[in-house]
Amino acid sequence: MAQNNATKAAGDVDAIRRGFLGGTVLAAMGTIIGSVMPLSRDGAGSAYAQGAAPAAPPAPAAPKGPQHLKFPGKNEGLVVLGDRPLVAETPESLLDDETTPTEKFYIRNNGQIPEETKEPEKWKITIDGEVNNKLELTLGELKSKYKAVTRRMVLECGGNGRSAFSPPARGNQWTNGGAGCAEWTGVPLADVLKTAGLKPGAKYTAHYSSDLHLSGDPAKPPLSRGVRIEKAMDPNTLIVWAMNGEPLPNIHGGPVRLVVPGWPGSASQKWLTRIWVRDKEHDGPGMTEFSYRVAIKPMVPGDKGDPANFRILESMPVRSIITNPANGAKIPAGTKELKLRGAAWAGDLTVKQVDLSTNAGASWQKAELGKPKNKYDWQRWTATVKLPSDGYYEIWVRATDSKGAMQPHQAAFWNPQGYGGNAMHRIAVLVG
Ligand SMILES: Nc1nc2c(c(=O)[nH]1)N[C@H]1C(S)=C(S)[C@@H](COP(=O)(O)O)O[C@H]1N2
Ligand SMILES: [Mo]
Repeated sequence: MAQNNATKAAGDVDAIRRGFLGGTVLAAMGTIIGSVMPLSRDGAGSAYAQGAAPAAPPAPAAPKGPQHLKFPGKNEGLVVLGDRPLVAETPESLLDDETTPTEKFYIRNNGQIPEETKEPEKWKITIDGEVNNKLELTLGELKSKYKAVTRRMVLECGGNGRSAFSPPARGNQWTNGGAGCAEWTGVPLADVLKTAGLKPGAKYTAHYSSDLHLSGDPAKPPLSRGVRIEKAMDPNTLIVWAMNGEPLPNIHGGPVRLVVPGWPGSASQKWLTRIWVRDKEHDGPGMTEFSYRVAIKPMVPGDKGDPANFRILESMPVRSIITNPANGAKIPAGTKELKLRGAAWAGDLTVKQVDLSTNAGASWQKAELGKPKNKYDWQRWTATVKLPSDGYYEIWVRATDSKGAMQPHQAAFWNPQGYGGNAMHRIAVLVG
């Protein structure tokens, strides 16, 4: 294992050094400073690899740069990971706000994006199955009959961090940007389920929505996941109609969605139309085989895998990011101390500690760690690191959760669809 880490780390450093040559040219042309350079699969140093010297011979197959999102109301710094269905992530440096502005919040769709409803207050959701009273509630009724709460909570895609897996796992190649932390307003799902009255057999929820499968077949939901009834009854699991104080935008599931914090984002159904309470584990699209599941017995990376050896991924693993400076930042010559900022979160748990290293993990120092505003909020951190001289540095961050689990150097416990990858985040900076 130690051997593996060392080999992988050495490979990254090579990539960074190669990239660094291109980076000095870019820096000389003044294009690196202040620009947002999302990571590619190569790791931190790729930020320096974006441009080649003008005089250099043209590369035969220049790698395609990141494709930036063009979508109404969205920040163009978001990086498109797929356009059918539309998936876009937020580079770590765009997650520098305490509360992620809606324009910077990542987008993940499995099917077609539905047309925006003209009558949001009349939007209807049905609660049925293992309940004493089947409910049909409009958004208007939801707002008038229940007590609304607002909480700042992380929403994170189950595949966040996937790009660090080796060999590559199937699916969108998220770096760390399949996450954001917004203020969500709505009502606890538990309050609605209590009105419906759970039958003793109620075990699991099944979530349905109005978006169409990519094929256009209305009989095929693009995604239908659910959670154990205990999670559905957690007061932090919300039916939400507002994001950051504004009506929930269509692209984020407006007029009504679920927010199931701490668990894979796929449980947080957008365009919510129905919650079916079931007497057994739900088996809709996204629940079975390798979807949102991790291996019970660790498997050989790259193997096919046996579905019988898989369990549903529930709480997301601990993760930390450096949000300032950006990867690829050029720091003025003579800088001896560098201020850093970032965020950390840990699924259902809290973050106990965040550490930083400027020497590839040879030594670590503790960051100043803030408190969450409420449960499931992320924790912002700050630190000042010493840089003994001008030159090239990699800065690594790692977080430890409240149960003592720490982020590994590389994505561990490979699985075919790449869940649970929470390798440390690293950035490269050039001083002088
Ligand atoms: N109806 C519906 N809900 C959905 C999805 C979807 O494709 N359809 N994608 C899920 C996934 S995988 C994630 S990570 C989150 C993303 O929410 P966002 O696009 O608002 O960031 O929505 C979830 N809810
Ligand atoms: Mo997701």
